[in-house]
Amino acid sequence: MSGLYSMERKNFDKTLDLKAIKPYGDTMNDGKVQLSFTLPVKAGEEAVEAAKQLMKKMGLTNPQVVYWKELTSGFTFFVAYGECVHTVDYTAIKVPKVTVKKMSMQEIDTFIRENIGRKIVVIGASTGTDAHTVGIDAIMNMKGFAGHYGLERYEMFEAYNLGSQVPNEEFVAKAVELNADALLISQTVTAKDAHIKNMTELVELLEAEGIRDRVILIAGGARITHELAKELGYDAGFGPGTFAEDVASFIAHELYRRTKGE
Ligand code: B12
Repeated sequence: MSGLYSMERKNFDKTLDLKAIKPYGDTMNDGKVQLSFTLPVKAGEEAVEAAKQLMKKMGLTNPQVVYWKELTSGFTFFVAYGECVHTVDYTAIKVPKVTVKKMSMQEIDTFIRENIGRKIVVIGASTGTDAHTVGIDAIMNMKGFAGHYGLERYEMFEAYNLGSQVPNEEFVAKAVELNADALLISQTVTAKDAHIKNMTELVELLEAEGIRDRVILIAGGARITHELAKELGYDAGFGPGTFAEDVASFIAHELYRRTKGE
């Protein structure tokens, strides 16, 4: 048995071709994918067959539904596996991202003290109708997130967290009142492109107020990318896995670049 096992192991595909990568399940290039989805039909053999047919249309061979359950009358949820036939050329991928050197909290405070010479005023909020606060709190709150202190903990930041569901008009008024250097907005709800409308409205209000160029405008959230933020007229965008150091490093360098004209 062990002999057969080791023989089989030797025959496994071990080829890594970065020009044609596919999902890795148990072995290289097996293409194994797990997915879950809901179909608007009652549970049963027909529903399972429909799920399998759909998976084949998604480019998954050997589809297997391993779990299904009617969530509510007429809606069935599936957990399924399949093997992806498609590949991606990893070597051709270019993702726009913030490229600033990341510093620690202490290094950032020192950098600001030595190069800016005053505290940086930052205001943040989850704007529009968005009620999600955990993301902006992770970046701003004193206690921070996953062992990374938030901006309120930094000596050289004066940080104001306005909370959630802050209307853009109120946010801009606060930016003017506090003469803010950087504005941090968090957007979580992306259904019906709510974030795009809200982010665009904020840029328009800042332009109407004549302060767009005076502030560093940053957006963040689970579905925010640097590319999207730039497209919408922001200076930077940060997604999942961001810590205060990422955004603080960006703000410090960007303000230095603007004030020293570099
Ligand atoms: C907790 C939660 C809630 C809580 C929020 C409580 C609170 N005080 O925040 C409550 C129950 C109130 C809630 C309500 C709703 N929610 Co909700 N919620 C979630 C949940 C479970 C977790 C979100 C979260 O806290 N993530 C943890 C934080 C740390 O991650 P993060 O936000 O991505 O933040 C990180 C980065 O993105 C980045 N970041 C975030 N913001 C910023 C800002 C800046 C400036 C920077 C630099 C970085 C940055 O840094 C952070 C740390 O790394 C998600 C599902 C999920 N598992 O993600 C759904 C989810 C976000 N909610 C969802 C929905 C639909 C809603 C409701 C509309 C539901 C409803 N029908 O009523 C309402 C929204 C109401 C409203 N008006 O906004 C959907 C959003 C779908 C979409 N894409 O639009 C999700 C994805 C659930 C789902 N799968 O459907 N929700």
